[in-house]
Amino acid sequence: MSDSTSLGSPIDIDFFRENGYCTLQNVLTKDELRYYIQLYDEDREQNPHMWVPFQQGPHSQIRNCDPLITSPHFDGLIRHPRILEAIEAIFEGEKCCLTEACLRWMGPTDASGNAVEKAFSGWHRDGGIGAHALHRAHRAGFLQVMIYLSDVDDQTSCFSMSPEPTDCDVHYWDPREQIRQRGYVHLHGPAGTCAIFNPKMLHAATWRPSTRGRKSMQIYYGHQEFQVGDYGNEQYMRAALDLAGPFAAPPVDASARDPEEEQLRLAKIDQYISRMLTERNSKRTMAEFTSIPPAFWRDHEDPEARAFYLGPGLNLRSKQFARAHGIPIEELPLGGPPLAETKTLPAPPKSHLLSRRQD
Ligand SMILES: O=C(O)CCC(=O)C(=O)O
Repeated sequence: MSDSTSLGSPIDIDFFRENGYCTLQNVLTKDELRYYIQLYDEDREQNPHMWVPFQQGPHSQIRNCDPLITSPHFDGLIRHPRILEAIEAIFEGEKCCLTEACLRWMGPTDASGNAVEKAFSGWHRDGGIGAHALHRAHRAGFLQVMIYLSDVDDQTSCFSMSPEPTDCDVHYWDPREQIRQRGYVHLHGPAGTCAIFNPKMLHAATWRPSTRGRKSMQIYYGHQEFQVGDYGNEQYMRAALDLAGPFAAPPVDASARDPEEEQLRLAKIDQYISRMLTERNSKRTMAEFTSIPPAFWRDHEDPEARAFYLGPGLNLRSKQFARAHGIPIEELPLGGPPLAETKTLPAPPKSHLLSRRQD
């Protein structure tokens, strides 16, 4: 592991404040990098059933969001001391937890073999538009770390961001306008390059025709102590939804709009916001992609590791897997979405089984 005392802080917090992202310095040693590239390669080779297509805009990747199941040693990268140091510097000392971890592969071309780069098509903000956690340090309810495990340059697909100061008052919710006003950066760098960013800022996977693919690991972190509002701010969501997305206002003056249609549109915005702020807040976990096995949240010998993986409560996926593997609901820790409330059909009708027996 890197000796963080002699390497200085991995993060330039002023740069982060001004841009909403920054690259992390001196995270992986050469040996660590070699190790995690090998772990990634072996995972992809040995577990093709876990690597599934993931569509983002017009771009597709394949990814394995269960690295803790297929290659549990990725724990070392997820909880790398230099990365946790950076996260908790942005969280101003508050403890973080895992919310999602994915291994991703962007192949050289799309399925048809054609180049598919399009200027704005893949730009998005994770966690819903307006998902700024205004009450948090740097407005970060969540953070994402992007780690390249292969060299990335202008001849490969890459990760791209449109910078935005973490405390800015002016927001361009229309992606095109944000890009026009604040531009964008492509993250290029050798294998081992790490960037940290607030996933509510505008970002994209930029796909380029290339003979080389891109290997990456993307890890999302949240706060161990969840707070209502970590998913976003109502006023921002309302302004954002009015401008862009499926409920955007028609491009005519408010007085010229059909009052009934306008009422319907505003009701849909209300419903969306209520879903984001009520249902998702009661879930507390950001995503349902990554299962966290009991080996981490229950049986890990280090209480800090257990707290990190448990976070404010397990996601539904982890609970469902735990139950399927013999851990009763009452033994599951509190917090997170309620498992007992998931809807299931009753057992199939018995006659089915009887009629086969008579054959
Ligand atoms: O893989 C990439 O470059 C983009 C990732 C992304 O957009 C996301 O994780 O939301």
